[in-house]
Amino acid sequence: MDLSNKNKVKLEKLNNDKVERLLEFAVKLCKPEKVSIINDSKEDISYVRELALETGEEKSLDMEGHTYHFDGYNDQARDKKNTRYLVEEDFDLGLDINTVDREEGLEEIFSYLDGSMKGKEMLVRFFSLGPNQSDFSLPAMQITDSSYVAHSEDILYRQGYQDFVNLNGSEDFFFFLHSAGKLENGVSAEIDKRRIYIDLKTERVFSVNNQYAGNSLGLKKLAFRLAIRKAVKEGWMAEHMFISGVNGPADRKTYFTGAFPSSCGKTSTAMIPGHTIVGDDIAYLKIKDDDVKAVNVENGAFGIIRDVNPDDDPVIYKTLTTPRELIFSNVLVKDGKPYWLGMGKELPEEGTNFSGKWNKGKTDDNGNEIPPAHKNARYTIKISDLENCDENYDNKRGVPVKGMVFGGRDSDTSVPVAQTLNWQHGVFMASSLESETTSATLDKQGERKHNPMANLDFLSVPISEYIDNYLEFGKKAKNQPGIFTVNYFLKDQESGEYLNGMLDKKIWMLWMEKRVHGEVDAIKSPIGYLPYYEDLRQLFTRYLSIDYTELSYVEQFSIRIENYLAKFNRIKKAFSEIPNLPDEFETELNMQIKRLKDARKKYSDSEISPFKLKNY
Ligand code: SPV
Ligand code: MN
Repeated sequence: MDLSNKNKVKLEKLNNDKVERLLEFAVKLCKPEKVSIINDSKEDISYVRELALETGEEKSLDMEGHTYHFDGYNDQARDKKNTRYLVEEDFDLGLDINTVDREEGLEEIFSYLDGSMKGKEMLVRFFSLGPNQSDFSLPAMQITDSSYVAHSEDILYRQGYQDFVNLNGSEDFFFFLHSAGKLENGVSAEIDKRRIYIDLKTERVFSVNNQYAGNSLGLKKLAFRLAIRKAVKEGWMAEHMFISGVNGPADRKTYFTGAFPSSCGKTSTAMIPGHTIVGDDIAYLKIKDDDVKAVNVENGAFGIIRDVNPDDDPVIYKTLTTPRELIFSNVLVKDGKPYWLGMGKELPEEGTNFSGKWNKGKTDDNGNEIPPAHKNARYTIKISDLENCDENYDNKRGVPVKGMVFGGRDSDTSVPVAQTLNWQHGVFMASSLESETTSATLDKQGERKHNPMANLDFLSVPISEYIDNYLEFGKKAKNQPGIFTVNYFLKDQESGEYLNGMLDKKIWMLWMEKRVHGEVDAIKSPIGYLPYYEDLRQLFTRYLSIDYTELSYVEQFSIRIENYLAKFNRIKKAFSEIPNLPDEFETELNMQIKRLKDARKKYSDSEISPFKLKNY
């Protein structure tokens, strides 16, 4: 390997045989023209930032520090189909999780990676997943030929060269190798050869012929998959969760985590005005001193920009419209300014977007009209750039979690908020989460899909082991967090209008905050504890100056018995072929169905008003 002296010094300082072996292997395979090892120094970090502009993967906007990047027309979201676990023999993960024979998969992806960096620069990076030098955190090495990928990771993660020095040669770290592959007009040209292969055996991930962050950034969803497996083996949790501080009465702050499928309100819940944010996508949770504690694995947010406007997401909007280091991806650009769907102002009728030069009415090869910006267009910012960044966002010891929230996109069944009956019931309800699909993956949109813990896309262990780990984790925690379900997407079945406003989630969070401190009573219903009308009314008046009516309450919180029964029957079917489910899970499923049937009999009604439920 031909390294400059400067690079050699950086490599030698790490004194890590595995790092050297992996680097040598990657260089031999990908054949880059140049190799740059990047450490944590300001000089190296700005080298990467500038390289992204030099190579044209990013371009500058008028506002200081703002850049934009386009992914290819067909590379705008996570590619579930071509993301596969490399497995040996007949290891089956169940629930239609994609796998490929390990030997065949390695051969295929190495053939695509072979020579993929010819004429390009290989960037060698070291990061920490989680706060530096924390016992929650995992070290990760990334090799990529994309300066956009490396720059994004600098914003989204903590640099970890020093953590690697401190490893003292330990070989226990994740490894990611990415190449954007052949480029045309700056974007990956061979999309048909896009592959993301996860080698569970050696904790390595290979990704090729793509740029969209969910496919390309090793540190994001690829590391997350490896972490879930490690967590389950070691008895902690790696979750698709935000972490947020809810400001309750008298300056009390209570931390919650929340899991939602992509594009279902996770980031906006983490950024509710008046609350604080620790993280918006991935959390590691461990039990410390009887408490469940959580850290944000990331240091930034790769958030959906659609519908970020001054009314609905004021904090993010302000951050996106003031000078700072920030990458916009797949927005519309005109005269040095970025535009996106739902930004609260008129969009120009022409500009440049993910399809190239764009004008209103432009159609794609199939005759479909190309929108000004992609629905899954995103922004990449540092958490510390947000006005509502929590003071503990980088706390090595994590923050104590008092409540966990699970939500999906459900137009006709689940109530806006409910507390589950206990940890075991909570784990069951979270495993039963269903959601209508969104533009965050390349699949068809609007289909109802079962998505346990909003984590199905990333599961790397059999679901039975994953659920068992949840149940056991709760048993080990003396101070168990309350588990809540939420649903922001309930619709009036006749008009099709949403039954809740965008900011109502603040009220649900404040109600949960009071619940976990035992300050409000609740109505026991077949699916969990519901808020009393009066408690919600007070919160709506105080925090949103909204006169919350009894009618709204009844529309939103009535238990739709038939829909719930249909849901749990679908869940029963989904789990029917899964071996080795924990007994507790089966018990909860049967009891859940029984409670709903009993209620239907008792009230002789298929839709039960929460007012009637008072004495349930
Ligand atoms: C998600 O889709 O859940 C995201 C964005 O957070 S990414 O996984 O990077 O595609
Ligand atoms: Mn996510």
